[in-house]
Amino acid sequence: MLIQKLNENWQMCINNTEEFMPAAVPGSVYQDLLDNNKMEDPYYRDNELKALKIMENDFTYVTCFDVPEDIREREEVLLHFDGIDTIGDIYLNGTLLGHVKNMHRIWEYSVKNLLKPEGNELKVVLHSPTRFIREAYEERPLEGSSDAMRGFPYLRKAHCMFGWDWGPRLPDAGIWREVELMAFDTARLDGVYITQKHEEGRVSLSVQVDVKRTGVKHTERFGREEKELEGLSWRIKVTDPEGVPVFEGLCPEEAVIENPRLWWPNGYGSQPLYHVDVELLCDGCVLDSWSKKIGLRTMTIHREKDEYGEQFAHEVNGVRIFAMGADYIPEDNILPRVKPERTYELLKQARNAHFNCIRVWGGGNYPYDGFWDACDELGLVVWEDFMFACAVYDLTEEFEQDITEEFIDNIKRIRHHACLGLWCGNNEMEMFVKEGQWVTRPREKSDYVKMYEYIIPKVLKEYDPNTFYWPASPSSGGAFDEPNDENRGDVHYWDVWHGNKPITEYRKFFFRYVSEFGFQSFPSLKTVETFTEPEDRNVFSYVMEKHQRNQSANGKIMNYMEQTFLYPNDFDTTLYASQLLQAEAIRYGVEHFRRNRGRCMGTVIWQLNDCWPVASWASIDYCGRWKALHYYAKRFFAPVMLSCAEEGILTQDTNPNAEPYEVKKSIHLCVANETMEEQNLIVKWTLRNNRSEILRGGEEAVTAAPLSSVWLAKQDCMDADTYGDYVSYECFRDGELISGGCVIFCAPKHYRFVDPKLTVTAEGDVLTVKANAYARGVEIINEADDMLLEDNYFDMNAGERKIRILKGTPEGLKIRSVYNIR
Ligand code: BMA
Repeated sequence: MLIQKLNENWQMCINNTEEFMPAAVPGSVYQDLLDNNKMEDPYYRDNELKALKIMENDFTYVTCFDVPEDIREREEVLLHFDGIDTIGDIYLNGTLLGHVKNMHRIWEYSVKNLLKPEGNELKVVLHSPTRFIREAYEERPLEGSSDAMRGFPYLRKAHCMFGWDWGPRLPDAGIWREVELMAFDTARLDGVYITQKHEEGRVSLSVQVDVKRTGVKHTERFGREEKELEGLSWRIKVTDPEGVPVFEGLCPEEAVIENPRLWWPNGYGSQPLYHVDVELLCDGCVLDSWSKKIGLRTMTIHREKDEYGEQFAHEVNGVRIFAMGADYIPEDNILPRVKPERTYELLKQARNAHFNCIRVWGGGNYPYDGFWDACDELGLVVWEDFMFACAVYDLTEEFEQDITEEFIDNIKRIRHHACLGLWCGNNEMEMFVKEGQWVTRPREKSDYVKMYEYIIPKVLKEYDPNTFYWPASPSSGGAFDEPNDENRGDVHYWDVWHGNKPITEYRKFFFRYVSEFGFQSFPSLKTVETFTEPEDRNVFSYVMEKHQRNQSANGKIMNYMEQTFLYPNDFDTTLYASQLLQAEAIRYGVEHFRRNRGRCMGTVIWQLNDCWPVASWASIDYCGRWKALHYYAKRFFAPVMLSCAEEGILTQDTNPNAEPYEVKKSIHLCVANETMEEQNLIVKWTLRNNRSEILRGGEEAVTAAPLSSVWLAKQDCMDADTYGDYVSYECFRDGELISGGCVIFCAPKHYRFVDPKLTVTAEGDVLTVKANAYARGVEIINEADDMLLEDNYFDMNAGERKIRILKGTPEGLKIRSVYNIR
């Protein structure tokens, strides 16, 4: 197989302007206009509105290329697009090759007869996505989330490009993935599928090799229908993670790997990856090859009826893990900006905060290979939605054909990855369609069942029968059977936040696997500065509300603020306090779920990242800054985590003017051990006053079995001053502090904080923080707010703490705590 990349010499114009400009492929209209200074930053203030108008146009991309003889001589030459966004006509040397309108698909055309040695012209005319969905909707309404532009379900294009409750309306267009010529004789590989059999001390790989011969449409299959293919054979070579060959064979029934090194999710072991090279041969010559990394592991979802309902847990190599992670959305609304280094960096931050899983949400796109490689390497189990979210679709024959091809393209590309945890039909549709949301015709309901419970399973049976399939998120298994049942399957829990319930509500539930729950905050000031002018810096300003896509949610943040903190009197303090609010809320939930390991087996936080600078549920903002939540996550997802289920005002009656009643005060400590080793720990706790003076305390040796959570005895704290004392708790292993925190018995706004007189000094890459009194939510940033610390937004007793700087320089250090929220 010969490949000629066609990434060079592209020009682009907005149709009817005749003004061509240099363009990038892979790329997009917005990125090209920005690169040519023809457009303002669409993320700045409300420039989005101007940028959206541009998408009413059509665009032409064109390039010229020569084709060397060795390519033209092959029996077959294909023009191959890995992705076009989205509605396009493709012309080669003036001949229309086809019309496309699905960004999630691969497009290929047989072009041998059209190619010339020199001066070939490839032209792609892209049509306005906004006009398309508007006209389609006018003709026949099809409903979906009102956060996105009307008609979005009509187009197989990342839905959130038309807006979401965290995303701008910037639908963009472009040739967003690679374009190339593929030239070959006789046949090519059409996919390789590996099935692993795990036995004591060995793993056997059985391989199916799919082949397409030149000039033949259908695929022939080694290892399935056919044992042999006339004139063809294949060879496999497996190399271990150190590069040592461990198997080589010609059309083997099985490739056996002795003493296999298993792939584990982050936190349970390492992530060794084996290289598999498959070559397609004809008369001893290599026609085509497939070279990928795989991990040796078994992976499924364990479902078992139990006293509460039915367990739902990832099971890897026979071990049921507690999923700790977040939902992933497209990393940038301008897609060509998403590059492997950036994705790796983002996912590394997830791993560094002890994540072991990621859910790819169904309203974006199927992530590119860079994402999957990173998750393989970092040990992040991926929950992969098919790209359907919050809508109904028109299941015509043409649509069915189109999405089937979309599934096949993506399944074939992704299925070998070690990290692939499960396929999931869609986001939130079983639950909402059941309730009749978005449904205007009865057929839409039956089409729902057909799509997610018949068509997708049928495709998976053929192309990836080894990976677990789940019909929707949330679901209890399908057929509209209580999709959001708290006792079965996965759950999206939004009563805290969308339902305005207080954060203590989390403790009332014991979800089996919560795949979405979240809480918003503002990004940091430096990030806000990238899209505002000084006059915009008020949370209710026009620009701040343009960068808040969940209706009235800046007000919602302030409503939760009222329940928690004193009124923050300036903008920057408001941003900081909002991040603590978010972090506290999610901590409250996750710690509770981890305390109930076994019954609860997963917490996936909505959401990891942002696609532009915005107020949102993300734990890492668009500029890559860790919000308080991400630092909290590093603590509450720690493999061994000590937490405290306290009783205080917030767990009782929060009305300060209620009938006088005795506030129940107690602490109930719990160690969650998510490691595969027994943990021998020392747990200490102290009741202290607001100056951190110790009133009394306790200490206990705790043994925590692998993969378990252990409660310590509940301690009564009725003697504590409700508004002035607190409990500090710490967990030690071999003398080293590995987890800890503080609880108070009232809302922070009513707690009598004394000024901790915080100071921070730097020596090399170590910061020394000093406090004179109890300090809560201690934040340390530098002038540029570009430091990454070992820990931040933490509580501390009076005294000193050393913190390592992981990135950035300690210039212009600033420090504050909840005491400063006033
Ligand atoms: C769920 C998700 C997203 C949404 C988020 C926050 O509904 O599936 O659609 O952005 O919550 O509202």
